Amino acid sequence: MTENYEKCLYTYLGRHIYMHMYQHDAKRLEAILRVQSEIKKTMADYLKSKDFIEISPVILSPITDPLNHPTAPADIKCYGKTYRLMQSMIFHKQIAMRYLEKIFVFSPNIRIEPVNRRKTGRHLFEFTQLDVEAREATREGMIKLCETLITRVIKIVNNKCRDELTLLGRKKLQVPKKPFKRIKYDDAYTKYGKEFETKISQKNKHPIWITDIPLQHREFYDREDPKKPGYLRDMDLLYPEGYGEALSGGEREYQYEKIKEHIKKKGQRLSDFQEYLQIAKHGLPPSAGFGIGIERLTRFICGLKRIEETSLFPKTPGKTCL
Ligand code: ASN
Repeated sequence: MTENYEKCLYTYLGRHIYMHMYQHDAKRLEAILRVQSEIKKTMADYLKSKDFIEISPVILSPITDPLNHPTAPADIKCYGKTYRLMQSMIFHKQIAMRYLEKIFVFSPNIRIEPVNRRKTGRHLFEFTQLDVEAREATREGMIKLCETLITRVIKIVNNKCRDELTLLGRKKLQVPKKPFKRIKYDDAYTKYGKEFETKISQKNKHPIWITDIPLQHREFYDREDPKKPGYLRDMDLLYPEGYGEALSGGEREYQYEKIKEHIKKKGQRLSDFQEYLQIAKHGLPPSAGFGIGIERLTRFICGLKRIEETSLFPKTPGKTCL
């Protein structure tokens, strides 16, 4: 696998700066991108067959996902107002539910991750996620939908991309049996400790769900379980073979007062979400959904060491990229 970055000299406004460019192996890149294209097609075709409408991505907005880990703000001033590059379309998905029943979007996200994440092989500071949301849906319904999408992707890629997988040295992927295994967040923590995600992912041969994540470890927008205060009706999926987190999602908090209460509990400022709150005050429908990273899914399906291989112009945290 090609991992080396070559330094090339780049002249900019008379000053010399070094630019790092990812050096792909053309044959591998072509195979990987063919697989990625098949993955996206399979997911879009299935969602369309189930009446989901594809919407266009939003790139700039005064509201975006605050995330549960630190990222540097990617802000731009437009007409005197501060807009941020999209970290995830979660709020737009909820607002879309006022008009549409089922949506999906291939959404480019910018997350200026801490520099130490450049070594993980799983992080890019620009990536695309398939974001899905459905009105009146439940976590259970979304888990089933994800399981169907992932098993379909594996079946179809195994059939249609045999040559590509052989070239990449990926053995035929086993189609996981549904339903996938589940473990609750607290049980995972008790059994495996702080690094439970890595350990569970390394130890398993099939994808596995983490459910019931406590509010303090999650963003404010997922819905609290009415029967289990402090815990959310949400889920993360972990890939097997050590490939780590695949997706996150859940039922959404849609009641204005509850949303405000959660923002405060997380120690965040209501004023940072004022446009979202104004709309929530007028009513957000209950919904559930998830977002699955396309590059990570491609990495898992192709069996790649580093996520950079899944993108023609990968954005590695801390590197100067194209
Ligand atoms: N897109 C995810 C969701 O729908 C959120 C995220 O990416 N942080 O829950």
